[in-house]
Amino acid sequence: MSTVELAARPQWQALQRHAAQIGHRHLREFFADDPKRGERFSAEAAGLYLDYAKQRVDAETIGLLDALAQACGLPQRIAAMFRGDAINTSEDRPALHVALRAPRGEKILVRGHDVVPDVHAVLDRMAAFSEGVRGGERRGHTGKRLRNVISIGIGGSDLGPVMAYEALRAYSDRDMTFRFVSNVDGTDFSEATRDLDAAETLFIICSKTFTTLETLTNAHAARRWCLAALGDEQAVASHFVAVSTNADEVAKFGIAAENMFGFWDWVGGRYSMDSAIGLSTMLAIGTARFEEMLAGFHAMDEHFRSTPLARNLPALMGLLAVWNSNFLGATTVAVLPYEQYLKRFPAYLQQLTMESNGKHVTREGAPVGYSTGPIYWGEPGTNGQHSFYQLLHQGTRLVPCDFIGFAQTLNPVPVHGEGGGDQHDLLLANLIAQGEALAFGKTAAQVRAEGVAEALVPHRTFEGNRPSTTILARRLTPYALGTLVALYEHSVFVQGVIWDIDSFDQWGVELGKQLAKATIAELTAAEPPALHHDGSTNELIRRYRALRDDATTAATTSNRP
Ligand code: G6Q
Repeated sequence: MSTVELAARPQWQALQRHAAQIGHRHLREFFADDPKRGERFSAEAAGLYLDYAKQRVDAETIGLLDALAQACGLPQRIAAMFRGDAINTSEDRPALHVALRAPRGEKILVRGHDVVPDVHAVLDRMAAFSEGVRGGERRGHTGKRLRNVISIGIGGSDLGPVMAYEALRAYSDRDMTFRFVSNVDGTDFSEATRDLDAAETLFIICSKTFTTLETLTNAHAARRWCLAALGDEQAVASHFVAVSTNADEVAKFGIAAENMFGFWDWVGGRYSMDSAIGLSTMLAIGTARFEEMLAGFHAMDEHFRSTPLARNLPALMGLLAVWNSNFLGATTVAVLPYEQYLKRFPAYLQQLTMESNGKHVTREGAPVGYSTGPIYWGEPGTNGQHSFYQLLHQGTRLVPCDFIGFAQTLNPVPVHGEGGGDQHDLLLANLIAQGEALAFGKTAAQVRAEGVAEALVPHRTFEGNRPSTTILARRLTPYALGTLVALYEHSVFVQGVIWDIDSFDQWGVELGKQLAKATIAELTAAEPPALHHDGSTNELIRRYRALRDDATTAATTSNRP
């Protein structure tokens, strides 16, 4: 299907006409028309309640989106993904993250080979290793217990593990320290290691390719740091493990096969937090809880695979994202978890969504004639309320919001004095009130009725009609985290199917990996090299070299000339 065909589809055009009719209708009217709207425009699965009643849609919108999804072959594409077809067309491979959480005994064939036993063989090795470290049987080179875990990786080999560790910190072994090093900026490595005892530190080198510049550079720094303290090459075997698909490069680095945990080319980096890339998560929370997380992922997979689109959470979320971007003109989505433990969730989602759907051509390579992946961003509530929410409420842009909250806190803190209750009630009151305020706003008449001076009325008026979705669950558990991540993974896929793009490649990331390699030689050459870039790039290279080598600035911590 080409671009022209998507825009030419009768279902797409029907949505355009529909948007022209209802696009400017106010949420106040939608709610006034239908007292049962809250129940009608909500769905529930695997412990997640999805309220999309505050989206600017009516029953006809959902019907038309469903029709578009059918016309784009969404049910068939879902089946193809679960079957292990090579749906990542530009790299000619399956995108089979669902196999990572398939229970033992299920059968998923990739090129005729059942991958489920392979997945469980790796999980079993991870479990044996993790329990060995956590239980103190597997120790460091000097016999000390391994209390510190540093996971080195970047992008998909980092953002998921960091997010999961932060999200599940309440379940982690508090006698252990977990840190993550991703940036090639030496500060990242130095700050992560400065107060640690190498004899108690385990490094996990996470890299699918084991050729990524940042990760390999940091891995070598870790090796030197470890050997400088322990003084024996043999220490590498007790202090380094690798997670990769590239056994040859892992061996070249000096990590033996028994200390390598594998995964497969059909696992995309940003879809890998539940593969061996999640070894740090398992070390932190233990095998049983890691399995609970996988069960959560799997529950959402099954829901996605088997539920009609109109009640299917990932399908609804994906189709609403298409509606907001392509028919209401929104260019971003704010992700607002009212849960401190999810503080890295927006950063994780940025990669998942934008690396997947930031594409400009269809699967066949034709330019798209419509906007694709919106910009995802966000911060935990309530903090954001004291900063960027101003723009959400009164700015000129339409920013659909995803609110995420849990009914039970993992850290009850009673509120002192009047009203009582728990701080968690305050947190959730804010979440609920924000969605309401965004939707309904405050009219000039309401502002006047409060006795506000006429000159201030425009400033204090809120037009409302700003759409949001709220995801509510009982409690943040490993299982709930699995359901939430799978919800977004599949919602991204749904969007990609409608836009007819390959959500599983990342050629833009590959470009970055090549560019720096060419420039580094010019920065490190002993003599100033002949430069053949554009005038700006040439000058930046010259300036960098001059400033770096300027002894007067190097000698002072001040940035003054
Ligand atoms: C993810 C991307 C990218 C990748 C990193 C690290 O989907 O492909 O973010 O994860 O570039 O790659 P390696 O795991 O190969 O080091």
